[in-house]
This record gives sequence, structure tokens and C-alpha cells, in this order.
Amino acid sequence: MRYLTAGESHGPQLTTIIEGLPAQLELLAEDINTELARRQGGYGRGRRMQIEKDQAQITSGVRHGKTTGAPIALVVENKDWTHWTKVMGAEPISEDEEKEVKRKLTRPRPGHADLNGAIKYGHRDMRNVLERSSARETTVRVAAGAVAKKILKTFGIEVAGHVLEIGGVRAVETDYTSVADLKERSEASQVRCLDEQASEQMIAAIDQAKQDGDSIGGVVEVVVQGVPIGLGSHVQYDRKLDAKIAGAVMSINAFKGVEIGIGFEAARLPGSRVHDEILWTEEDGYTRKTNNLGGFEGGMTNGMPIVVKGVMKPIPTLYKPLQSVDIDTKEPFQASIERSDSCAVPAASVVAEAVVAWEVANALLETFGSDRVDAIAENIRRHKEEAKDF
Ligand code: EPS
Repeated sequence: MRYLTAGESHGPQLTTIIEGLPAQLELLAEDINTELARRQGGYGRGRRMQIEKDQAQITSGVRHGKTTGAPIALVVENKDWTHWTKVMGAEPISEDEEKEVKRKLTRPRPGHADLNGAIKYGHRDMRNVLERSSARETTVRVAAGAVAKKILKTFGIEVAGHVLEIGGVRAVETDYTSVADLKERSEASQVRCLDEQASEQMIAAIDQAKQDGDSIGGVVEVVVQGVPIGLGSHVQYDRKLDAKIAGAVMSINAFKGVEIGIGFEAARLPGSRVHDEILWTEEDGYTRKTNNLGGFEGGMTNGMPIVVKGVMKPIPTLYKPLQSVDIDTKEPFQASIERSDSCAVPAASVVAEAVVAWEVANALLETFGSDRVDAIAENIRRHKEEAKDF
């Protein structure tokens, strides 16, 4: 399977095309819209989210609620487009019109793609960079992820995400009894955090950042439960599923780090306290006593839940000005902006779920793939039976 996204933050719409989905998968726009609404929420979002009401339109590949095997195209409209038709239109505009719309951007924001993208592509108007580098693009990644989640759910695999840290406030109470419990409790928190006390403190930290004209980042975690043993492979570097997942999480806008399982903590512990001891029971087959390695050994899943953390830096669009240089005048200036989110970590946890779900679903289809859902189900059933008594 593969997917691509297209679309600008203030353009008419965002699009994704998904290729390689099996036929006979039940898929409704509602499955996607639920995920889009989750991404739009979370405490700390700015005014843009009051304008948008993200809804996916399925424009190909699904008929009467089921996939046909043809590429799926999903489209999400930008409601804000109505305010940007001139600035973002595909038709040429005259110099006078350009002056009139006065939206040429020559002042790069520190921490954003603006300057590097402008130099790379030769854009004197950095809007050509920021419109595409904007996290608005994650809308359709969540749409593609919703399709991946649907595949996983069909085969008994559940994905959930939550927030562990925002602006230096860390969740202490992070235990959950099941993925269902994790989902329910994170959904109930405005910052998608299981720890109620920490949630309050995170909200206060976001309020403070907003008041200061600043932004704050954090840490999110994604858990995938019910994964068969042996997704990914040890035989080639580019087939290791943990590496693909790490790459996918790092590709989310503003993410600066990824950990699998206990991650960097493994550097501080002896091997005897890191590696997960192997158990076998008639009922469950092979399991591990602990899950420090986050469901991976040798780049392959070991049947334990996949556990991935990602670090999001504070959003670089600040009300508090940081020093930069105007690319036309070369004069220093203090950047200031009109509109931003002070914290998008809760939303980013939904994006992280989506990109992880995509990689796992893709690996699942690689290993058990077929053109039809019923044949894949049979392949997985047989594999699980064999693995249990292996
Ligand atoms: C973003 C800036 C803001 C955010 C946007 C990401 O948008 P605007 O420039 O329109 O105020 O709201 O996020 C989204 C639109 C979204 O859907 O998540 C940026 O510069 O990255």
C-alpha cells in the first residue's frame, strides 16, 4: 500500500490517494470523519479550528460501503479557502493585484521550513513554502490513517494514543488496563492525558503559554494491540518495521524524536533489566514477561503491544517575536504573527496514531496480503495458530 497527500493550508482542499487496499473492506466516510474530528480537538488549538469542520469525501474506490480494490481518493475541503481565493488561486495574478492582496511573505519564522524551502525552491514569496509545510496537511494523513485503522480493526488490531507530557508537565498516572480503557480515558481528557491531575496542570501550562504569546511542546505515545508475531523483517535494513514506524513518527510536523518501548532509558540499564523474558502458555502461546522493547525484536513484531513515543517541539509560529532577517531588505526584524495554536500536542497524538496505524497495516498486508479481505483473514488465522504451538 502507498499513499500520497496534496493540498495547501489555505488552498481549496486537501487530497490523499491510497493505492493497494484490498477489496471488500467495509469503509464509510463516518469512519474517517470521526478521526478527523478527534484531530481538530484538544486544548490549545487556535482560531483556525473554529473555521474548519473537517469532513472527508470519498471520491473513488468505495462502492456501497465497501472497497473495490481500486485506488481510494479522499478529499477534505478547507473552509478558510473562501478568504484566500485571490492569494492562493491557481490562476496568474497581475503585479497590481499582488500588491493589493499584500500577502507576500519575506520574513522567515525561526523553526519553520520558510527559509530553507525558499532557498531550495527559489521562492521570493515564502508563502509557497509555508502553505505546504503547515500542519494542516496532517488532516489527510489522519484520513489515510483512519483507513489503515479500519484494516487493522477488521483483523482484531486496535490503535490508541495519549499524551504523556506537555510543556514540562509529566503524567504520573499512565497505567491502563486495556486499549479500550486507554481510549476511553484519553478521550475524556481535554489534553488526551490519562492523569487527571496532570491534565489540569497541562491546561494551566497551555493557558500560561498563550498569555505569554509563547508555545509549548510535549510527548505523545501510541499503543497498538493484537499485532501478529513477525511483521517487518530482520533480513534487510529497510524492512525493519520499528525503523519505518520511527520514520513515520519523525515525519509529523514539529516532531524531533522517537522512542520504541523504554527507548533512551535502555542506555541507562543493564541488559538483564532491559530484555523481556519469554513465556509460553497453552492459551496465549509465546508472550513476554515485560514489554520494555515496545513489541519489537530484530525489527519484527513479537506479539506484544507496539509502544512508540514521539517528541513534539513547541510550534514555531509565535506571538512572542523572535529575531529573524527579511530576505528582501536583509534587515533584522522581530517576527510577529496573526494566528497560531499555542499547543497542538493533543492533536499530534491523533496524527501519531494515524501514521503508526498506516505502517502497521502496510506491514500486515505485506506479510499476509491478498487482494481480498477474506483471504487475508484466513492467512492471519493460520499464522496465529501455527505461531502459538510453534
Ligand atoms: C499552522 C498554523 C495554523 C494552524 C494550522 C497549522 O493555521 P493558520 O495559519 O490558518 O492559522 O491552525 O493547523 C491547521 C490548520 C490544522 O488543521 O491542524 C502552521 O503554520 O503549521
